[in-house]
Amino acid sequence: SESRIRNAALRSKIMSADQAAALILDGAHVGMSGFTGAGYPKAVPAALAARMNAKHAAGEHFKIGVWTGASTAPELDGALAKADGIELRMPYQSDPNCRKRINAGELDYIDIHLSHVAQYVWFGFFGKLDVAVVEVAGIREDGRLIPSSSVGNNKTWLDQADKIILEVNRWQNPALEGMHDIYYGTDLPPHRRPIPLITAHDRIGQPYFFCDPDKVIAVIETDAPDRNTAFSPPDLVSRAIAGNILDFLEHEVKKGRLPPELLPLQSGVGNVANAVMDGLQHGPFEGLSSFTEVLQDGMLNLIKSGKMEFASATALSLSPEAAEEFNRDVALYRKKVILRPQEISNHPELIRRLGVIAMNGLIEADIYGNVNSTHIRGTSIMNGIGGSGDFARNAYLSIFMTPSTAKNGAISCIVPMVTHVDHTEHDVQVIVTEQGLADLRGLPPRRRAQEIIARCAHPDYRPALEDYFARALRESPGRHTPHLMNEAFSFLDAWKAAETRINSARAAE
Ligand code: 0RQ
Repeated sequence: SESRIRNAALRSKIMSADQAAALILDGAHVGMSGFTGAGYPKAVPAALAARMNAKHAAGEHFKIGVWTGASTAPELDGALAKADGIELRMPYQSDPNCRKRINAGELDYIDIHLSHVAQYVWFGFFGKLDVAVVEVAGIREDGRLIPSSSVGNNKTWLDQADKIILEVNRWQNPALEGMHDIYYGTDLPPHRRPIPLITAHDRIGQPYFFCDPDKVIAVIETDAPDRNTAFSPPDLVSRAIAGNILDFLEHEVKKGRLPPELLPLQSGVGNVANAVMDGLQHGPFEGLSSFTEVLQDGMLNLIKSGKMEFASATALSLSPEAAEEFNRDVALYRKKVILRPQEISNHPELIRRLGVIAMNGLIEADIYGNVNSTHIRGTSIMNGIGGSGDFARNAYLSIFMTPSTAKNGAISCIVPMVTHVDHTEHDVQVIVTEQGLADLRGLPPRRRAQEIIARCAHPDYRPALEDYFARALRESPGRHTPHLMNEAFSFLDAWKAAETRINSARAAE
């Protein structure tokens, strides 16, 4: 294990996670590694949660700010939220315990575009970063760090924090060394220059993080796997959504609006996104590439089969089987995958230049194409906007996909007016459900509404939406985006009743 920590000065700072956690003080802003269950610290957060519980039991205040790359794992977000030890969380989470506290008003959460986080911290918008807790795959003799399975905001945390705690995880494959591309050319305005990345596979930085050894206050050795969520095989609805997207892409190639190998793909996380990748596996496209945040199983399969030539991301988020396969065939994947800091993987300049095809999930879309990706009924957070906004606004093609209904059909995901807006109508070009695909490019509002209702809404809800739209056409004071303002959210009550019925029927079973 000592071979993973090849720098003598840093080797002398090895200690236990409990000892390291004791160096984090009440009120600290802590930047932690971690992106969609990959590369998060495995030991310090649990030790910290135990310390918080002890302090709270003694009647003392102990809460910290937790800044990350994106979502982490139960051992981090879950443990700290359960201990009621988080004052403020940003920029993205998907943990049930964390979500519960946020929606109870007990934990402040700021939901930020993932590409914005690093620069907001450089600008000083969030105040000082006190401590970085970063997992790495190893430490080189010269003190530079070998990143692990995600890069996220680690470069920024290491640069900006006063103190650094490193977790060196020997579960991470040593062959990760060389896969990363850490770009150090970002400056503050007004001194910014173009980022010299022209294709998804360009290398513009170095494989390692710089790290000031004097700032390192602790080094912890761990040996624990990433969280690794398993995927269910695509269901019928996901397959239908994927099929509609593939037909559309083929049509765009025929029309000459996309090259035969398409353009670099971005795909969100989740089972629908994975089903699209699975569809591409059996589809006609060759020579694919991706410029995305997260590399999931589906994308790995595309690389293995030779359909995808190259993938750029900021994190590997693989099921246990795929992680095993990745570790086995790492020699192949090393040549085909680059992991970058999230301010680069999600950079608007690069997404626009490369002409990315963005595909993201949604909670509800309205008849004019505004999209809610984050809130249930306007007031409760689900996860967060993540990178969806970085990609949607700047993409060559911005696609949003969803089943047409949620909660066993009790809720329509197509609504008169979204209860929260993450992506405005201006950033949404295509909406897809298992029912069909609405191509909104070049359409004015009333035509968009007709397309979305006719092609995307579930037949159970289509008549009500048609009726709403028809009456809005007649009665709305303004005819540009016709609405019945007093009625736009009235669907919610009916759906709430239906959902309550379904839930109590289930509980009775
Ligand atoms: O909840 O599991 O409790 O039943 O929302 O919905 O259908 O499983 O879909 O996993 O693709 O998630 C938008 C949340 C979709 C996701 C969202 C309920 C539904 C279920 C999940 P249950 P599905 P997905 C790159 C891009 C923002 C971040 C992003 C997301 C749960 O895609 O977080 O795009 N996006 N990042 O039942 C009530 C509705 C609902 C609803 C769905 N209308 N009303 N509940 N649900 N629609 C990745 C990163 O940035 C890291």
